[in-house]
Amino acid sequence: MRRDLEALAATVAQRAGELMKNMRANAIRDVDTKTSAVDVVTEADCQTERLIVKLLSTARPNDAFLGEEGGVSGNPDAEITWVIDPIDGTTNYLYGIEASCVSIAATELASGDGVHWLGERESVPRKTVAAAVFNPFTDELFLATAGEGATRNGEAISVRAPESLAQALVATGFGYTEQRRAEQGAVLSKLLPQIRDIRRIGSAAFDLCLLASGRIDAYYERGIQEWDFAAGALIASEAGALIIGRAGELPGSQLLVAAHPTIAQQLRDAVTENSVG
Ligand code: LIP
Repeated sequence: MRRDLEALAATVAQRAGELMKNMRANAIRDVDTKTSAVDVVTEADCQTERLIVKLLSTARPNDAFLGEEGGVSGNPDAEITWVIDPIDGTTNYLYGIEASCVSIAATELASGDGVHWLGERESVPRKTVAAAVFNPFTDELFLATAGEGATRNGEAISVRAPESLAQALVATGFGYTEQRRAEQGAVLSKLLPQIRDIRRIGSAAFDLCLLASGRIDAYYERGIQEWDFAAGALIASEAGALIIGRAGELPGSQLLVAAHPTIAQQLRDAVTENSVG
């Protein structure tokens, strides 16, 4: 069944990606904001999510859905909940930077193997069992099924092993509120001398897929939502990354660190020892 979920996610992500790409010229003329003046949402975000939910619910009417724009919908007793970010990297989408992705994750309540994570909205851990992240601007489709590896455009992918944290190219992101950004900037200023360099690409889903395909060495971020990371975290994990949170906590909205196992804990410790709260 899980391979079927991946295949469905792939088909829907590609349909949605083509829609958001084709809508861009008009969508960026009428932009709303959410949690702050720089947290933008476009009509393309909303229409793309509606298309994703329509296609998934037509194929699997007994499932549930959690989308960045539409919230919770579908069967409250569903075994599978689809966690959806219709455009991850909305600011990039607004500016025409080609790092915006459709992110679709088939998730279930966490049990047994796999990467268990905790979203901001739930007290019950979940895990992703199948995932698709599609960047229609670079035509890159990243897929994974739990326990069966990860691919980019049909080719198997794996994380690279950096010699050390000091040699690691690390991606991160920042929240939309002034206080959170000040905290994140303080953490980064102490981390930067300890690593090769930082990349702020602007899409957690794409960051995690770049990690999975060996184009960065690590990713961390605090304050991202489950729709930002649910798909990319499985893809990175299936490509060999270790996905962890603060010591003794599950990865998720509090903190998500993804890296080759040789540097993941060291990066997490470097980030948390400089963190506030
Ligand atoms: C984005 C994340 C990114 C984070 C941005 C933003 P959005 O998601 O993918 O990692 O740093 O602040 O939250 O808002 O473009 O869907």
